Amino acid sequence: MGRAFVYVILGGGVAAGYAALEFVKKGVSHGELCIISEETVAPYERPALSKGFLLPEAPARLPSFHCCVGSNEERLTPKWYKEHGIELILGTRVKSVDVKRKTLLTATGETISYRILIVATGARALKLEEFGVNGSDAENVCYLRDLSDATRLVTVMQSCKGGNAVVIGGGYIGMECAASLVINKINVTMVFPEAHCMARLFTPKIASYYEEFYKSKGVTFTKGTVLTSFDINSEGKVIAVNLRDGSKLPVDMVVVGIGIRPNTGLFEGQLTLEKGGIKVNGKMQSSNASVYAVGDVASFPVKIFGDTRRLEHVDSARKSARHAVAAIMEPEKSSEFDYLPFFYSRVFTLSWQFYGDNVGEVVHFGEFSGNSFGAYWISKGHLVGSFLEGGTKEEYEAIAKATRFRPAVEDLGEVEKLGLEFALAA
Ligand code: FAD
Ligand code: NAD
Ligand code: ISD
Repeated sequence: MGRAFVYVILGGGVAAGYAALEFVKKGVSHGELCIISEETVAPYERPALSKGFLLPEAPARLPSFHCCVGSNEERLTPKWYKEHGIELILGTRVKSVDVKRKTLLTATGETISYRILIVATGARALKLEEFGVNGSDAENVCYLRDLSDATRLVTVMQSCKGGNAVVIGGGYIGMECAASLVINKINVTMVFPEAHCMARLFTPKIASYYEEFYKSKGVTFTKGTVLTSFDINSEGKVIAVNLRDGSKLPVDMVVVGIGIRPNTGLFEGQLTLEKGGIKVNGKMQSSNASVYAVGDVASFPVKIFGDTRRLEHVDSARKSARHAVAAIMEPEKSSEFDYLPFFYSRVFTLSWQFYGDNVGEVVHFGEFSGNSFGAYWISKGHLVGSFLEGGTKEEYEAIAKATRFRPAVEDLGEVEKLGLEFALAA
């Protein structure tokens, strides 16, 4: 017989940390809750890994960025979990789950049973091998998903000062790591297949602003092509990157950020999946009433847009986790999750926020030659999405509020003229 808990959180990332805090706020009793995580440290704010953790001077290190400092709340150190009677089962991979029997089997052979399970397994980084390129295990090829990846990235970066890095991928990891590499005095070339960076979100005009800024910091862009192979020396180090366009880039290190795959494998054939994630209702409850899913692994109803989405961002992980726990602990009080998608990034001295959906027609506003500008997305006559670079706290709050309110828009030219005033007045 193994251990038994009332509540088990499977996964020890951002969502797990915020769920634990919510459990305590809602009065969970000592011994009722455990968190099982493959990682060897208590839940932490993953966004720090591509920003503060990579700084050459005074880098962020644990315990400073344990959850929930990212929301200006209590910092949950291992001592905090102990004091609140929450069992942290770290360095432990769950290798199978039986949702009918309500049991989990760990890689160490222990069976753990639960009454309610919260799945917070997040996602894994896609490997180059999944795109037909070998070499992910080379000494100087880095991915970035967890603390051990970040620690390795720092070591590789420190051995490459003044050298050349190729960053594969023009998404969040690519953009944030490229900036961090430059700050560490490494020459960066970014390689990605799209026509511009952050293709999932940015318009060409927005992307052009960031690309020009990166170029001013010495970054080179090689767009519209992909990596086909590495040249690897006898010591197992990549010395050059070969691209489909025929070019060869000599390198000292490579960083790969080519997307993620949600960790749903334990539940295939047991729970309903949708859009790559575990399908949940407005209480974050899956097709099995005893199993909830939160964070990157959950596909949940986005009420404001009337569809189901799986989001890969920290705000959604934090809020979906809190919502699930509230629904579990106070079912009579709990309403349907009503989430406004929110994404952000910080690179160099730049900082942007986006709320809502990037569909429909786009109106850009502000000074693209200066340091504050933005865009609105208008669909079916209503504002559905807002982007702002270089805003103040009040301005970001205004675009969030306006997007949530979804005001009618009749004249796109008028919105363009009003710019930020449009959101401030909505
Ligand atoms: P995770 O935080 O990934 O946690 C999943 C946990 O589950 C991990 O601890 C993992 O080890 C564990 N696990 C998985 N499978 C098992 C298993 N079988 N057994 C045991 N444990 C298991 N988002 C933003 O909005 N803004 C940002 O600036 C930002 N920066 C980021 C920077 C980096 C480097 C990364 C990687 C992501 C960033 N994100 C950012 C995304 C954000 O961090 C994620 O959306 C968030 O971490 C998702 O939380 P989660 O708890 O669902 O998953
Ligand atoms: P992403 O989806 O943001 O970007 C993936 C990028 O990979 C694409 O933009 C594309 O340029 C590139 N790509 C795809 N296939 C390729 C190929 N064969 N060769 C070369 N490039 C290819 O994913 P990511 O940047 O890897 O980020 C991973 C996860 O981390 C995401 O969930 C992201 O949301 C999260 N994250 C978020 C933030 C933030 O919100 N600020 C920061 C860091 C990471
Ligand atoms: O860079 C970040 C970020 O965006 C977070 O949420 O780090 C975390 C915490 O702020 C860490 O302090």
